[in-house]
Amino acid sequence: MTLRLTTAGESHGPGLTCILEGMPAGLTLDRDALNLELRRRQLGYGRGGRMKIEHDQVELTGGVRHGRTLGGPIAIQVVNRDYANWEERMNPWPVDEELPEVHLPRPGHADLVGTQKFGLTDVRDVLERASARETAARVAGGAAAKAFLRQLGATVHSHVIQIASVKAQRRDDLRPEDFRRVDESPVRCLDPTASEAMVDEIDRLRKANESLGGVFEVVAFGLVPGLGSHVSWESRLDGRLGQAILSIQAIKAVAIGDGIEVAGLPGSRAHDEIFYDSDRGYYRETNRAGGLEGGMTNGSPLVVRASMKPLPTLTKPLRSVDISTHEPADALRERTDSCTVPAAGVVGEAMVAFVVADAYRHKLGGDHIDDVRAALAAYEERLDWRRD
Ligand code: EPS
Repeated sequence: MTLRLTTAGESHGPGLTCILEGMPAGLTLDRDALNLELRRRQLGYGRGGRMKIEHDQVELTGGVRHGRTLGGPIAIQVVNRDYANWEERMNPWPVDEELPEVHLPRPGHADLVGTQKFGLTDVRDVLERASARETAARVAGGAAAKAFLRQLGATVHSHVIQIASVKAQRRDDLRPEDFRRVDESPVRCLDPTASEAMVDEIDRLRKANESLGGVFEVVAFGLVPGLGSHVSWESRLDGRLGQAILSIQAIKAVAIGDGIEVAGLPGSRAHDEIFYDSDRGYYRETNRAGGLEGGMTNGSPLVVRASMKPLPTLTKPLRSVDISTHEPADALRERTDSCTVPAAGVVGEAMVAFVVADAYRHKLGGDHIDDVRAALAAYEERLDWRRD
């Protein structure tokens, strides 16, 4: 059984759709829990005016009856409230009025190459789909994946560990309960001192017409050992996570655990020694591997870090070229966010939840959630695996 997530929709079009296919029947979906994930994605210091317009909410239009999945594709819709202001420009049907095209591609965005590849003359035909607004649909699907994982005793969290040059204090001892109040920080950072410095940095750079990137970390707890597989490149979980995380708009690098740091360490300090105790079973005292060995979960928390580049829409635009005249011109200047790393962390949670849920579907199969739970219990018993 494979889990598939597809999205459709443009940033200022009528709305976004997520189709999630491959979920078992009998899984309870809670409307408030799904909407909470969408609200979390809208958070974060450094967002622009658009987030004052949108109040993202899910609308289920397939695959669920009376709050329970039926086993068919689940269709989730999120309305774009801003469409009311774009009805002419983004109408799916022809409109009477002649509308001006956008001809000024932004460096770092899909704008130029998208128009070249698809044979388009209006940059808007590219940027509307390339926009990170699309991640609202992914988060809606990821929320359903999280509901599935909760049934299997797993949770997925995130926090921001760097914005521009400001870094949070490193934490290697995180537990699920440490994330309870992370959304109370305006930048979703667990280190209060760094959190304040990050806010100041956003203010300082925003005043200088800059945008800011950063790093977020996703941590998943309670994953059974053996998700993913060493036997083929496609089923290695690190590879699947890398693809999913790098597909998030503006993410340029991904690391599993200390994947970047260990390159510079001697082997004796790069791995996690194995211990056994009759109460705990196998365990490690460190987690440099970020919970993955040989492309499989090893029972330690799964740790994925992602680096985001500064957003390419700048209030003081970079140099570009007008694609209708080929004359030099400043890039498109649009309303934008100055920093979306806190929101990107929530999107990262959704993508990790999706990849891990897919790995559970492969491993355990099952048409009803009770089948999945029974298969997991049997597997855990065979492993003699105990949750911390
Ligand atoms: C985005 C530009 C901004 C963001 C948008 C992504 O939108 P607008 O052009 O309407 O001001 O707010 O993100 C969202 C709408 C969202 O929900 O995350 C872009 O160019 O990628």
